Amino acid sequence: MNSTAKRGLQMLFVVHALLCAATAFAHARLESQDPRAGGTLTEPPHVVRLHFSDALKAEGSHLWIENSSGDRVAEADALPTDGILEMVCTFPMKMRSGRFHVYWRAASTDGHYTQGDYWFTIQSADGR
Ligand SMILES: [Cu+2]
Repeated sequence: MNSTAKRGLQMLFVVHALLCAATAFAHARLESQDPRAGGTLTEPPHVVRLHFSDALKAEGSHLWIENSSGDRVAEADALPTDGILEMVCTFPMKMRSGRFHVYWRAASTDGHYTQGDYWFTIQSADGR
């Protein structure tokens, strides 16, 4: 490869890095969640609610909840309107105790995807 081509390639890398840095903060980052990450509850939550930094696209935004055996116990899409900051999933009330893993995938309105997961624990007072 001659030096002009090499420099052209280097230039491309720099431009790419700059573009990525400029758009990074526009992705939908998870800002807060309820129940909180790593938290312990004494009774099942009514819903799991994820709040994002940026507007979500309904199509492609999704969350699901697994129990400690890895079985999917609930799931939900983002509300069927673009531009909403939250995803909400009804939690099955019969899940009285255990460790629950929340997985999410968010489509930002700018076309980028982010994803993540966290868990929380339910320890019912009735000991079940
Ligand atoms: Cu983005």
